[in-house]
Amino acid sequence: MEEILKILPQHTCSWLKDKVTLYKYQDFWAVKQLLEGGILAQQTFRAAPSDIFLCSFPKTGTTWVKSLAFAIVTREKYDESTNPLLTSLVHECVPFLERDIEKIDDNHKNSNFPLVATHLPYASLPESVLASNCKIVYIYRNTKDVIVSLYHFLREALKLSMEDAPFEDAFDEFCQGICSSGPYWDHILGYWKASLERPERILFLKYEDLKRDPASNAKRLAEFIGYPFSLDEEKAGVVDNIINMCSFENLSNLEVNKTGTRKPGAIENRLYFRKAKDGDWKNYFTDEMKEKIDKLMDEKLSGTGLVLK
Ligand code: PAP
Repeated sequence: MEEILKILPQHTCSWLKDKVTLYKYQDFWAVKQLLEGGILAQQTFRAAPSDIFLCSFPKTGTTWVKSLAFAIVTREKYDESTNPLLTSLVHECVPFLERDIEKIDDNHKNSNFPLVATHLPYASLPESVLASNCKIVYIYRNTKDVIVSLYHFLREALKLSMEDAPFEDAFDEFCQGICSSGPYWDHILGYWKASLERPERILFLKYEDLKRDPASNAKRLAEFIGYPFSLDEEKAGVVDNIINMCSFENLSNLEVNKTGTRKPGAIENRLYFRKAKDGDWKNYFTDEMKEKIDKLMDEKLSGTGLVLK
Protein backbone atom coordinates (compact mmCIF):
# COMPACT_ATOMS: atom_id res chain seq x y z
CA MET A 1 0.00 0.00 0.00
CA GLU A 2 2.84 2.40 0.92
CA GLU A 3 4.38 1.78 -2.51
CA ILE A 4 1.12 2.67 -4.24
CA LEU A 5 0.59 5.81 -2.16
CA LYS A 6 4.17 7.01 -2.66
CA ILE A 7 3.74 7.53 -6.39
CA LEU A 8 0.30 9.20 -6.29
CA PRO A 9 -0.21 12.96 -6.68
CA GLN A 10 -0.83 14.55 -3.28
CA HIS A 11 -2.51 17.71 -2.10
CA THR A 12 -2.34 19.16 1.39
CA CYS A 13 -5.37 21.30 2.25
CA SER A 14 -3.96 24.62 3.42
CA TRP A 15 -7.40 25.92 4.46
CA LEU A 16 -7.46 23.05 6.98
CA LYS A 17 -4.12 24.23 8.35
CA ASP A 18 -2.31 21.43 6.47
CA LYS A 19 -3.97 18.80 8.67
CA VAL A 20 -5.47 16.86 5.74
CA THR A 21 -3.61 15.36 2.79
CA LEU A 22 -5.50 13.99 -0.19
CA TYR A 23 -4.16 11.46 -2.68
CA LYS A 24 -5.26 11.25 -6.30
CA TYR A 25 -5.97 7.70 -7.40
CA GLN A 26 -7.91 6.60 -10.49
CA ASP A 27 -8.99 10.21 -11.10
CA PHE A 28 -10.46 10.84 -7.66
CA TRP A 29 -9.09 12.32 -4.44
CA ALA A 30 -9.21 10.58 -1.08
CA VAL A 31 -7.64 10.72 2.37
CA LYS A 32 -5.14 7.98 3.15
CA GLN A 33 -7.33 5.84 5.38
CA LEU A 34 -10.28 5.73 3.01
CA LEU A 35 -8.08 5.27 -0.03
CA GLU A 36 -6.34 2.31 1.58
CA GLY A 37 -9.75 0.86 2.42
CA GLY A 38 -10.95 1.47 -1.13
CA ILE A 39 -7.92 -0.20 -2.68
CA LEU A 40 -8.26 -3.17 -0.31
CA ALA A 41 -11.91 -3.46 -1.32
CA GLN A 42 -10.93 -3.39 -4.99
CA GLN A 43 -8.42 -6.17 -4.38
CA THR A 44 -10.41 -8.45 -2.10
CA PHE A 45 -14.12 -7.67 -2.01
CA ARG A 46 -16.48 -10.19 -3.57
CA ALA A 47 -20.02 -8.92 -4.02
CA ALA A 48 -22.92 -11.19 -3.12
CA PRO A 49 -25.82 -11.11 -5.60
CA SER A 50 -28.14 -9.85 -2.85
CA ASP A 51 -25.92 -6.88 -1.92
CA ILE A 52 -27.52 -3.46 -2.18
CA PHE A 53 -25.07 -0.60 -2.56
CA LEU A 54 -25.86 2.83 -1.14
CA CYS A 55 -23.48 5.10 -3.03
CA SER A 56 -22.92 8.80 -2.53
CA PHE A 57 -20.52 11.68 -2.64
CA PRO A 58 -19.88 12.92 0.93
CA LYS A 59 -22.50 15.27 2.40
CA THR A 60 -25.20 14.58 -0.15
CA GLY A 61 -27.60 12.68 2.15
CA THR A 62 -25.73 9.47 2.95
CA THR A 63 -26.83 9.39 6.60
CA TRP A 64 -30.47 9.84 5.62
CA VAL A 65 -30.60 7.27 2.84
CA LYS A 66 -28.69 4.74 4.96
CA SER A 67 -31.19 5.25 7.79
CA LEU A 68 -34.17 4.84 5.49
CA ALA A 69 -32.76 1.77 3.77
CA PHE A 70 -31.81 0.20 7.12
CA ALA A 71 -35.28 0.83 8.56
CA ILE A 72 -36.93 -0.54 5.41
CA VAL A 73 -34.83 -3.71 5.26
CA THR A 74 -35.13 -4.50 8.99
CA ARG A 75 -38.76 -3.50 9.52
CA GLU A 76 -39.92 -7.03 10.29
CA LYS A 77 -37.17 -7.56 12.82
CA TYR A 78 -37.52 -4.31 14.78
CA ASP A 79 -40.30 -1.91 15.63
CA GLU A 80 -40.01 1.81 16.31
CA SER A 81 -38.91 1.22 19.87
CA THR A 82 -36.29 -1.49 19.28
CA ASN A 83 -34.63 -0.28 16.09
CA PRO A 84 -30.82 0.00 16.47
CA LEU A 85 -31.01 3.40 14.76
CA LEU A 86 -32.33 4.72 18.07
CA THR A 87 -29.23 3.74 19.99
CA SER A 88 -26.41 3.63 17.39
CA LEU A 89 -25.17 6.00 14.74
CA VAL A 90 -26.45 4.69 11.42
CA HIS A 91 -22.87 4.40 10.16
CA GLU A 92 -22.43 1.64 12.75
CA CYS A 93 -25.56 -0.11 11.47
CA VAL A 94 -24.76 -0.06 7.75
CA PRO A 95 -21.17 -1.07 6.93
CA PHE A 96 -18.97 1.21 4.83
CA LEU A 97 -17.02 -0.57 2.09
CA GLU A 98 -13.85 1.50 2.55
CA ARG A 99 -13.80 0.82 6.30
CA ASP A 100 -15.78 -2.27 7.27
CA ILE A 101 -14.82 -4.94 4.76
CA GLU A 102 -14.55 -7.64 7.44
CA LYS A 103 -18.00 -6.82 8.75
CA ILE A 104 -19.42 -7.09 5.22
CA ASP A 105 -17.71 -10.47 4.75
CA ASP A 106 -19.25 -11.58 8.07
CA ASN A 107 -22.66 -10.40 6.87
CA HIS A 108 -22.18 -12.47 3.72
CA LYS A 109 -21.36 -15.56 5.78
CA ASN A 110 -23.59 -15.23 8.81
CA SER A 111 -26.63 -13.17 7.91
CA ASN A 112 -28.47 -11.99 4.87
CA PHE A 113 -28.08 -8.31 5.72
CA PRO A 114 -27.67 -6.79 2.25
CA LEU A 115 -26.73 -3.12 2.72
CA VAL A 116 -23.26 -1.75 1.92
CA ALA A 117 -22.42 1.96 1.71
CA THR A 118 -19.57 3.56 -0.21
CA HIS A 119 -18.24 6.93 -1.35
CA LEU A 120 -16.16 5.33 -4.14
CA PRO A 121 -16.78 6.63 -7.66
CA TYR A 122 -18.61 4.21 -9.95
CA ALA A 123 -15.56 3.36 -12.06
CA SER A 124 -13.56 2.55 -8.92
CA LEU A 125 -16.07 0.12 -7.41
CA PRO A 126 -14.60 -3.38 -7.01
CA GLU A 127 -14.73 -5.37 -10.24
CA SER A 128 -17.11 -7.91 -8.66
CA VAL A 129 -19.63 -5.13 -7.99
CA LEU A 130 -19.39 -3.75 -11.52
CA ALA A 131 -19.83 -7.23 -12.97
CA SER A 132 -22.78 -8.09 -10.70
CA ASN A 133 -26.48 -7.30 -10.91
CA CYS A 134 -26.46 -5.80 -7.42
CA LYS A 135 -28.81 -2.88 -6.96
CA ILE A 136 -27.22 0.53 -6.54
CA VAL A 137 -28.92 3.53 -4.94
CA TYR A 138 -27.25 6.87 -5.61
CA ILE A 139 -28.18 10.00 -3.68
CA TYR A 140 -27.12 13.45 -4.86
CA ARG A 141 -27.70 17.02 -3.74
CA ASN A 142 -27.51 20.65 -4.74
CA THR A 143 -23.79 21.39 -5.19
CA LYS A 144 -23.75 24.62 -3.20
CA ASP A 145 -25.29 22.98 -0.12
CA VAL A 146 -22.81 20.11 -0.46
CA ILE A 147 -19.92 22.59 -0.37
CA VAL A 148 -21.25 24.28 2.76
CA SER A 149 -21.97 20.96 4.47
CA LEU A 150 -18.51 19.58 3.66
CA TYR A 151 -16.87 22.80 4.80
CA HIS A 152 -18.46 22.70 8.25
CA PHE A 153 -17.98 18.96 8.69
CA LEU A 154 -14.23 19.07 7.99
CA ARG A 155 -13.68 22.32 9.86
CA GLU A 156 -15.48 21.07 12.95
CA ALA A 157 -13.94 17.60 12.80
CA LEU A 158 -10.54 19.30 12.96
CA LYS A 159 -11.76 21.76 15.60
CA LEU A 160 -11.03 24.83 13.50
CA SER A 161 -12.99 28.05 13.78
CA MET A 162 -14.45 29.78 10.71
CA GLU A 163 -11.69 32.39 11.03
CA ASP A 164 -9.04 29.65 11.02
CA ALA A 165 -10.56 27.89 8.00
CA PRO A 166 -11.68 30.44 5.37
CA PHE A 167 -14.78 29.33 3.45
CA GLU A 168 -13.47 30.98 0.25
CA ASP A 169 -10.43 28.67 0.24
CA ALA A 170 -12.58 25.56 0.75
CA PHE A 171 -14.79 26.75 -2.10
CA ASP A 172 -11.79 27.26 -4.42
CA GLU A 173 -10.48 23.77 -3.72
CA PHE A 174 -13.89 22.26 -4.40
CA CYS A 175 -14.06 24.12 -7.72
CA GLN A 176 -10.69 22.62 -8.64
CA GLY A 177 -12.21 19.21 -7.97
CA ILE A 178 -9.95 18.67 -4.96
CA CYS A 179 -11.95 17.18 -2.10
CA SER A 180 -12.58 13.72 -0.71
CA SER A 181 -14.14 11.55 -3.48
CA GLY A 182 -13.97 14.59 -5.81
CA PRO A 183 -14.41 16.04 -8.28
CA TYR A 184 -18.12 16.07 -7.43
CA TRP A 185 -19.18 16.38 -11.08
CA ASP A 186 -17.18 13.28 -12.07
CA HIS A 187 -18.68 11.33 -9.15
CA ILE A 188 -22.24 12.14 -10.18
CA LEU A 189 -21.60 11.61 -13.87
CA GLY A 190 -19.99 8.21 -13.35
CA TYR A 191 -23.15 6.90 -11.68
CA TRP A 192 -25.44 8.86 -14.01
CA LYS A 193 -23.93 7.39 -17.17
CA ALA A 194 -24.05 3.90 -15.66
CA SER A 195 -27.72 4.45 -14.78
CA LEU A 196 -28.52 5.40 -18.37
CA GLU A 197 -26.94 2.17 -19.55
CA ARG A 198 -28.65 0.02 -16.92
CA PRO A 199 -31.60 1.94 -15.48
CA GLU A 200 -33.01 -1.16 -13.78
CA ARG A 201 -29.84 -1.39 -11.72
CA ILE A 202 -29.25 2.16 -10.44
CA LEU A 203 -31.78 4.37 -8.68
CA PHE A 204 -31.03 8.09 -8.58
CA LEU A 205 -32.47 9.89 -5.56
CA LYS A 206 -32.24 13.63 -5.06
CA TYR A 207 -31.85 14.95 -1.50
CA GLU A 208 -34.21 17.85 -2.24
CA ASP A 209 -36.88 15.47 -3.65
CA LEU A 210 -36.60 13.29 -0.56
CA LYS A 211 -37.19 16.39 1.56
CA ARG A 212 -40.14 17.58 -0.53
CA ASP A 213 -41.88 14.23 -0.71
CA PRO A 214 -40.39 11.66 1.67
CA ALA A 215 -43.28 9.19 1.39
CA SER A 216 -43.16 8.67 -2.39
CA ASN A 217 -39.39 8.53 -2.38
CA ALA A 218 -39.23 6.09 0.53
CA LYS A 219 -41.70 3.87 -1.35
CA ARG A 220 -39.62 4.15 -4.53
CA LEU A 221 -36.54 3.20 -2.54
CA ALA A 222 -38.23 0.22 -0.88
CA GLU A 223 -39.62 -1.04 -4.19
CA PHE A 224 -36.29 -0.66 -5.96
CA ILE A 225 -34.25 -2.51 -3.36
CA GLY A 226 -36.73 -5.36 -3.31
CA TYR A 227 -38.51 -4.62 0.00
CA PRO A 228 -41.76 -3.00 -1.24
CA PHE A 229 -44.40 -1.85 1.21
CA SER A 230 -47.67 -3.77 1.04
CA LEU A 231 -50.97 -1.91 0.96
CA ASP A 232 -51.67 -3.19 4.47
CA GLU A 233 -48.38 -1.76 5.67
CA GLU A 234 -49.16 1.57 4.07
CA LYS A 235 -52.59 1.61 5.70
CA ALA A 236 -51.06 0.68 9.06
CA GLY A 237 -48.73 3.69 8.85
CA VAL A 238 -45.49 1.74 8.45
CA VAL A 239 -44.15 4.13 5.78
CA ASP A 240 -44.91 7.19 7.90
CA ASN A 241 -43.36 5.60 10.98
CA ILE A 242 -40.14 4.89 9.10
CA ILE A 243 -40.02 8.41 7.68
CA ASN A 244 -40.55 9.88 11.13
CA MET A 245 -37.96 7.66 12.75
CA CYS A 246 -35.39 8.59 10.07
CA SER A 247 -36.22 12.29 10.02
CA PHE A 248 -33.52 14.80 10.81
CA GLU A 249 -35.60 16.08 13.71
CA ASN A 250 -35.78 12.63 15.29
CA LEU A 251 -32.27 11.35 14.58
CA SER A 252 -30.48 14.57 15.47
CA ASN A 253 -32.20 14.64 18.87
CA LEU A 254 -31.28 11.12 19.91
CA GLU A 255 -28.78 10.94 22.74
CA VAL A 256 -26.38 8.76 20.72
CA ASN A 257 -26.30 11.26 17.88
CA LYS A 258 -25.94 14.25 20.19
CA THR A 259 -23.14 12.96 22.39
CA GLY A 260 -21.59 9.83 20.81
CA THR A 261 -18.39 9.55 18.76
CA ARG A 262 -17.57 7.42 15.76
CA LYS A 263 -14.49 5.24 15.77
CA PRO A 264 -11.86 5.33 14.40
CA GLY A 265 -10.93 8.99 14.46
CA ALA A 266 -13.35 9.93 17.26
CA ILE A 267 -15.54 12.05 14.99
CA GLU A 268 -18.47 13.39 16.97
CA ASN A 269 -21.75 11.87 15.79
CA ARG A 270 -23.44 15.26 15.97
CA LEU A 271 -21.33 16.41 13.01
CA TYR A 272 -23.43 14.17 10.75
CA PHE A 273 -26.51 16.17 11.77
CA ARG A 274 -25.94 19.87 11.23
CA LYS A 275 -28.92 21.80 9.81
CA ALA A 276 -30.35 19.73 6.95
CA LYS A 277 -31.65 22.90 5.30
CA ASP A 278 -32.08 23.41 1.58
CA GLY A 279 -30.40 26.62 0.49
CA ASP A 280 -28.15 27.15 3.51
CA TRP A 281 -25.53 28.09 0.90
CA LYS A 282 -27.19 31.50 0.63
CA ASN A 283 -25.65 32.35 4.00
CA TYR A 284 -22.12 31.75 2.70
CA PHE A 285 -21.88 32.40 -1.04
CA THR A 286 -21.11 35.75 -2.65
CA ASP A 287 -22.77 36.46 -6.00
CA GLU A 288 -19.45 35.72 -7.74
CA MET A 289 -19.14 32.35 -6.02
CA LYS A 290 -22.68 31.41 -6.99
CA GLU A 291 -22.03 32.38 -10.58
CA LYS A 292 -18.75 30.49 -10.68
CA ILE A 293 -20.04 27.18 -9.34
CA ASP A 294 -23.29 27.33 -11.35
CA LYS A 295 -21.31 27.94 -14.54
CA LEU A 296 -18.83 25.20 -13.71
CA MET A 297 -21.54 22.62 -13.00
CA ASP A 298 -23.50 23.65 -16.10
CA GLU A 299 -20.38 23.14 -18.20
CA LYS A 300 -19.54 19.80 -16.63
CA LEU A 301 -23.09 18.42 -16.85
CA SER A 302 -24.01 19.95 -20.19
CA GLY A 303 -25.37 17.44 -22.69
CA THR A 304 -25.63 14.66 -20.11
CA GLY A 305 -29.35 15.06 -19.41
CA LEU A 306 -28.68 15.46 -15.70
CA VAL A 307 -30.03 18.63 -14.12
CA LEU A 308 -28.99 19.51 -10.59
CA LYS A 309 -31.18 22.49 -9.85
P1 PAP B 1 -21.55 11.68 5.11
O1 PAP B 1 -21.27 11.58 3.66
O2 PAP B 1 -20.38 12.16 5.91
O3 PAP B 1 -22.18 10.45 5.68
P2 PAP B 1 -24.09 12.93 4.66
O4 PAP B 1 -25.02 12.20 5.54
O5 PAP B 1 -24.07 12.58 3.22
O6 PAP B 1 -22.62 12.87 5.26
O7 PAP B 1 -24.40 14.47 4.73
C1 PAP B 1 -24.65 15.16 5.92
C2 PAP B 1 -25.77 16.13 5.60
O8 PAP B 1 -27.02 15.46 5.64
C3 PAP B 1 -25.82 17.24 6.63
O9 PAP B 1 -26.31 18.39 5.93
P3 PAP B 1 -26.04 19.88 6.40
O10 PAP B 1 -24.59 20.00 6.70
O11 PAP B 1 -26.48 20.73 5.26
O12 PAP B 1 -26.88 20.08 7.61
C4 PAP B 1 -26.84 16.68 7.60
O13 PAP B 1 -27.45 17.66 8.42
C5 PAP B 1 -27.84 16.05 6.65
N1 PAP B 1 -28.65 15.00 7.28
C6 PAP B 1 -28.24 14.06 8.16
N2 PAP B 1 -29.27 13.29 8.53
C7 PAP B 1 -30.35 13.74 7.85
C8 PAP B 1 -31.72 13.33 7.81
N3 PAP B 1 -32.17 12.33 8.54
N4 PAP B 1 -32.56 14.02 7.01
C9 PAP B 1 -32.12 15.04 6.26
N5 PAP B 1 -30.84 15.47 6.24
C10 PAP B 1 -29.96 14.83 7.04
